[in-house]
Amino acid sequence: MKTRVILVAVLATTFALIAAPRARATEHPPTATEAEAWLQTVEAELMDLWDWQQHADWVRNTFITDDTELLGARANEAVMEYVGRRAAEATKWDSVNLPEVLRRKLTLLKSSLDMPAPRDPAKRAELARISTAMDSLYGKGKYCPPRLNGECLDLVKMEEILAKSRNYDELLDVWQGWHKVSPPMRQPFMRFVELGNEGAREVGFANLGDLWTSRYDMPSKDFQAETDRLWRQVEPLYKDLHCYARAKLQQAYGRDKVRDGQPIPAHLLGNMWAQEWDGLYDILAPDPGSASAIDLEKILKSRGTDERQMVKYAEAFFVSLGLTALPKTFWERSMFTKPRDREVVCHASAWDVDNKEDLRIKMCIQVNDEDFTTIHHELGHNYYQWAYRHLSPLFLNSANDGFHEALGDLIALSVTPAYLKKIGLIDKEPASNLNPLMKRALGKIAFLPFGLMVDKWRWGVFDGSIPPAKYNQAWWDLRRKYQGVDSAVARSEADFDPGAKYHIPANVPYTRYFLADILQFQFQRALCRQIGHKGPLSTCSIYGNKKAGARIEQMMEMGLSKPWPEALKALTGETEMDAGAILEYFAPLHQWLKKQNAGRQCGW
Ligand code: X8Z
Ligand code: ZN
Repeated sequence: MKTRVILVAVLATTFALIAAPRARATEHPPTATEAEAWLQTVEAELMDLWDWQQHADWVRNTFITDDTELLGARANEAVMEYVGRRAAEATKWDSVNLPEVLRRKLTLLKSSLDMPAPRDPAKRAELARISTAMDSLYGKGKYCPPRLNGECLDLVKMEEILAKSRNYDELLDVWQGWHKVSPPMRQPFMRFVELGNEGAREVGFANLGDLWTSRYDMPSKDFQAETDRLWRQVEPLYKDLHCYARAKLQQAYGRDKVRDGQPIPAHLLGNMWAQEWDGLYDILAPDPGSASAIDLEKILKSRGTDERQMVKYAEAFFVSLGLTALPKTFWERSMFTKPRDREVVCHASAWDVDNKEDLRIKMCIQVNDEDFTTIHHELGHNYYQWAYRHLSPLFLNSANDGFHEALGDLIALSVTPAYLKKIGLIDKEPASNLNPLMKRALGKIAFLPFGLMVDKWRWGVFDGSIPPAKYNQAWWDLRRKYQGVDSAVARSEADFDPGAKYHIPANVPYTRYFLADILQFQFQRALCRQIGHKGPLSTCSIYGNKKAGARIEQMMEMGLSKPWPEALKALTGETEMDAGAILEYFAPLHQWLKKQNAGRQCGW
């Protein structure tokens, strides 16, 4: 292993020297045949580099040390070098008439990195170092409250407090404590923006945000307008949920803490980022005392279900659809629980380490409802990866990144009371569907504005309309505008609150989750129609339905080989993203919310 790592690094540097951008006279104009042969080499070399990078990154993520950081950064650097160089070479076919599949591959190659690096080796190395360091800083983040005399809380623990405590001061203390992890990221992040933008410009984009939004098979501006269109469709439902939640929080915390007509304090919504409000279910359930409130956490704990068994439940769902059981190595190599003896990046992720069959998930699973859902989410990634593994390397991805995020969530939508009864986790289905629907809305509807605003912030940062001196202010402007939440304590540019959200230091684009939130309901509506479900959409479960499974697999097998509207069509018959399905799903709850809010002054 060691010899191979060094060898690849040496080769990468040598290639970089040979391929310095010097226009070489060609005897004839570049041809399609040459492009095809060239792509074959590039794809083979990419597979090899990815393999190395993924192994290095897995070790860093599951064992953060100075050494694994260095190895991870080196591997990233090599991939950035390779893609940057090859993307520059690819421009020679820019005005050549190419078969569609070759053109698509060349386009994908140029935008394949979330973080393209400048060609300058020193800057590239700096970018790789910075990004790895920011990610690890987040992973190691802790808060040691004075009241605990030296005992420190990690994020898993703090998230649990945010979800369960109803003590205003304790919540605020933990919220502020966690947000101290990110000020040290501000300087590196600024530099990361400069370098990432430079890398994006070198492969032909206006800035890094422009590169990210170029991946949706339409002009960047049109895509951004699409996200606004979808948001306008769902905004009234969000505002009604917000209005109802605010009123209930006023009852719990008092009108001096939760003010009429004002944004809700961000630390009171049961989640560190106020992005999903499931934690507040006990306060917000339409009928909290009745048997119709299913407490999955309590059920799992009372049965002694452990983390591994939770993953087994999720796997069994996929198998019930006719998909294969996960490979043996998945169970041997995955990380399900937080190790006690080392630092790890706990944020859940799914991996296909060799892009063939080395599937794994990495999570610090808690036995609770939220993680039961997250496990389905992660296995959705693994099953997607598994389905498209036969494709050529540049097509090894989902139709757009929202599809990847939507798949496992789609499956989790079928975790209905009827399903829980079928697999023996509950004895009796609740009389009313309103409680489960509220629970779902606290995850899905509450999430929508957050899913949208994170990259609205980053797009602004990358295009310069949000300068470093306004990083924090712009973040809170967007949180107020879209989510209707605010910080209860004054924030300033000495803070860097965006950095307290994983995807900022880890540089993971975020619009994908907003799209997934819309798409998963579109998928569900189509599948439920196809299998002839009768009754409200929210009561449909595709569990055990091989026909639905085959349809999903058909779409997953297409990977990234076709523009996303074609993949959407394969599953749903539709070619546009449409929030009509999520609205249909929650229509009964929306009616109910409107009644509850009668006479209330909603909005902020
Ligand atoms: O990051 C994730 C997944 C891994 S792709 C756990 N999610 C977003 C988040 O946690 O902020 C899933 C929902 C949104
Ligand atoms: Zn995901």
